[in-house]
Amino acid sequence: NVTITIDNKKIQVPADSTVLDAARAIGIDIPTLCFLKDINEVGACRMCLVEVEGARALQTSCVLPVSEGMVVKTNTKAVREARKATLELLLSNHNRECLMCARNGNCELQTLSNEMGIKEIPFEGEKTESTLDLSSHSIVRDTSKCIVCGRCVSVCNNVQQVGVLGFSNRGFETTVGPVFDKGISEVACINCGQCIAVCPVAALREKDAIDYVWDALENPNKHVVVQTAPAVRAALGEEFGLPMGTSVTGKMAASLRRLGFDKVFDTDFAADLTILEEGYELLSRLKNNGKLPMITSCSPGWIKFCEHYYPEFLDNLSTCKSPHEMLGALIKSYYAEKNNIKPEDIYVVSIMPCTAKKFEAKREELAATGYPDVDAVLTTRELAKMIKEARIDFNNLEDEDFDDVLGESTGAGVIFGATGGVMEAALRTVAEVVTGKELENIDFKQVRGTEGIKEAEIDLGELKVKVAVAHSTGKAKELLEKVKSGEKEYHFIEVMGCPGGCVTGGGQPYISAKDRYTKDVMKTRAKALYNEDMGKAIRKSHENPMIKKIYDEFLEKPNSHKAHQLLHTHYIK
Ligand code: HC1
Repeated sequence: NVTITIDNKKIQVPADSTVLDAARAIGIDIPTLCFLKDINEVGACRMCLVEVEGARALQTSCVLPVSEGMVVKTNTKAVREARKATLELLLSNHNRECLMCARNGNCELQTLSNEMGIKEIPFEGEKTESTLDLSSHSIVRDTSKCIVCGRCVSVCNNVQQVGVLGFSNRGFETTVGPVFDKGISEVACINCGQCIAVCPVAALREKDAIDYVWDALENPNKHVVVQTAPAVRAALGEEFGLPMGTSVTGKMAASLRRLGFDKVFDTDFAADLTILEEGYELLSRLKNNGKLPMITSCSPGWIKFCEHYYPEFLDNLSTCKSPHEMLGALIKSYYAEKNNIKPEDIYVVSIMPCTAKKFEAKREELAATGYPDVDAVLTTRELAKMIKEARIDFNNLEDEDFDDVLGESTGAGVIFGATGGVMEAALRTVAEVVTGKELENIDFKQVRGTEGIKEAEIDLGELKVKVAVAHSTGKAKELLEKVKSGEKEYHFIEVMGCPGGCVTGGGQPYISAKDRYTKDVMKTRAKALYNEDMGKAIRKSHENPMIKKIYDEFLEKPNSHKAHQLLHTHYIK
């Protein structure tokens, strides 16, 4: 430990702290913009300036290590003026149409301007030429709002190891984006939206589909069916001021009915179905010398990463479509037939924590009935906007259930939304199918938690299954390299494209850098899902009575010809 003094308060802090850490530890909140804990610690924006006794100039506290006897002042006239000048300069080159902005109300730049009492922009002048890139189905890039903080560049390069975002030009002309200012759809972007999640402003945002959904809801000739991903229920409440980790499943179903959807189904049902399809696929690969390790295929960011960067592993991917695509295909076949509705008259909306699902839904191969399996994808944030626009009093809604058959799910389906959840759900089923015995303990804690790569060996009697779980494409890369070199061998791997899995997907409610500093978002949201799992009467996918029903009535058995037609796909090299 070292002893330092901040604003006349003497404190002891760990020797590896920064001045920013030390100040925050005693409740002094130095403002930041480019700083993002563990991701972007570069001291570029100079918002966190402080005075240090004996230093000639003001210092950037987010990268300044503490030292014994240091005396720091965070609130002097010089500090306030320097921070303000920096902010004013940023604002002078910023598109300030805040009232019409997608981030109105949760923009970190807006908040800071308010907190710092900005009253005017004294350096009104030239603006950097800007680009509005609408080429991607998932991500909009609008450089008129970019403040060049570099958070997106760090997350894309270092965490996801995709590396399609970078800095171009110098000084005032600096911009952030793909090389040569190419469109996002023209480079090997995986659409994960982690750049959006860390952007403090609306320079990166999702491609909004709200108006298409309003139009469908208004159209008397459309039967509009909605489904909700596992992770949405663990975060939607944050948009309405509920504490992080509050599960809002019942209110979410109720709000969707108030919005006018004709049927409210649950992607969790299809998660259970995926476990049957994927579980039997794994067993068949194990028995028939099929390609191993088999790798999960529900995360479209990960799929695109594999297609671009590891095509040699495409045959390892499970052929299962992702659950919401499976459900879309079933809605337009099984449900359509049962209810005598033409598939072309059905409009399927998926509420997803994910921006890559928007791209996925547009893939031509995902149209089992000749019509897209899913017509529109809304992020959790977009759903919240619709609920607010409809002026629904979300927090006071009575809980409601999903609609029958395609809304029935087990605890195994719910945990899909957290890293390790798909693996655990699969093990619950595969273990019982292989051994023919009921598991004594269905909590596979070895694959839970937020460690980047998790491994386990599961004893299934004669069969010992080696499994691994990776979350973020950066960690997937690390794992695949080990498999490639022969250093590691597995039978089954779960990969989720986003760090933390879907609970912290690119379409989830924004968490400011300040909140990320103090809260364990992945863990807190995941806990909501594990609690929901614990509270379910049925916690294994193969015991879901509606899954049994759909095989009996329609699909025959897992991996049947019909199941393949509707629920499986192929990948593009
Ligand atoms: Fe996911 Fe999935 S778990 S991919 O993370 O397999 O997005 O939540 O919906 O489809 O079920 C996301 C979440 C989601 C699919 C399921």
